[in-house]
Amino acid sequence: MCRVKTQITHRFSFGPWNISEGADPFGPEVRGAFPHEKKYALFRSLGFEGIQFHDDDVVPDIENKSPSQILEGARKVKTILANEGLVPEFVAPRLWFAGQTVDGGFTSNSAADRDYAWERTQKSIDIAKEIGSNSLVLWLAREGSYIREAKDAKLSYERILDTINRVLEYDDSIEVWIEPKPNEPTDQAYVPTIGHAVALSYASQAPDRVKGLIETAHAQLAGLDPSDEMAFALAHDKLASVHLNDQNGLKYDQDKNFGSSNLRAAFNQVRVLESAGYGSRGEFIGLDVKAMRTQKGLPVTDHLTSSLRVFHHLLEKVRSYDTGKEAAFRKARDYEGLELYVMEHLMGIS
Ligand code: GLO
Ligand code: MG
Repeated sequence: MCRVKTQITHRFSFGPWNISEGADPFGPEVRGAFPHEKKYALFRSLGFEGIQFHDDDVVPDIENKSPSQILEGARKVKTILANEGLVPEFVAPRLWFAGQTVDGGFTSNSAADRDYAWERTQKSIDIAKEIGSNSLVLWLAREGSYIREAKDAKLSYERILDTINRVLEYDDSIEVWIEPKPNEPTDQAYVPTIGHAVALSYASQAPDRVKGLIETAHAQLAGLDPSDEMAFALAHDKLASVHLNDQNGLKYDQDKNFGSSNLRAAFNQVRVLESAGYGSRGEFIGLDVKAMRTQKGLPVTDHLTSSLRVFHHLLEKVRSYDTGKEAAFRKARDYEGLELYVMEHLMGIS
């Protein structure tokens, strides 16, 4: 029997927010704004086919537009995408910016604010459908609390599940991709890990349409190993996408270049994805990386191409990794030997 595995041709994506002006909580923009509409033309030349969207990346000034203006705006973007040869990976409602989401959207104590969040979610689904994406990402930014007594946590979890079910009912083919993150901007978020997301999936009305998007840095902020988080989702066939990046210890969400702080952990993420055949159904390798504030230029894109390059180098390392040796070390329970082999392989010694 032929056991030669067909190699997956990977597709890559990022979001327009990944080309940014360098503002942080302590200082303003340090680079000029690169016009949003000019970003589309960059993707293919940088090696990316997919584009990740927030609702208002597709339709700017969404708050002041009528439903028909929103759809018209979405149609314009669909034409641009077709002309540039780009695929819209997902649309995410930006539920952390407006005054109505100061205390969260779906879990806000205010019924009016919860209504706002639901309206914005419906708009995002409409936009996704209009531009040709079937995926709604829920990064539950402010669905959490700053102090535990501020919200009823059990009720909040019920409200999140209720929202997921409403999305599934609103459109009978849309998929919900939950992007867990344990903190920031809240002190504690309600869906901190992929385990929480998978539980919500199984509890939902259509588990086949509720999946997860795992970001490296978010798993690390939860004190977890990103490759194990990915493995968990893959074991349940619930890994819809990834946001590869990196994080140097437990601090603010850094969105560093893939592999830049934890090369071995990055290798293991690529190894887990590759051995599960991730990408064979067209799933994207998404990046969510932030340029250093110190970087000059307009537009600044080296953080994207560097991360892509590191991914490709690590893919080579995964493909040349001797799984026979690994099996022998496992059989002998010689993990000291296995670890040295891994380290030397990564350093180009074996
Ligand atoms: C922030 C998140 C954010 C999401 C994006 C898509 O920590 O990683 O960048 O990925 O809003 O939902
Ligand atoms: Mg992300």
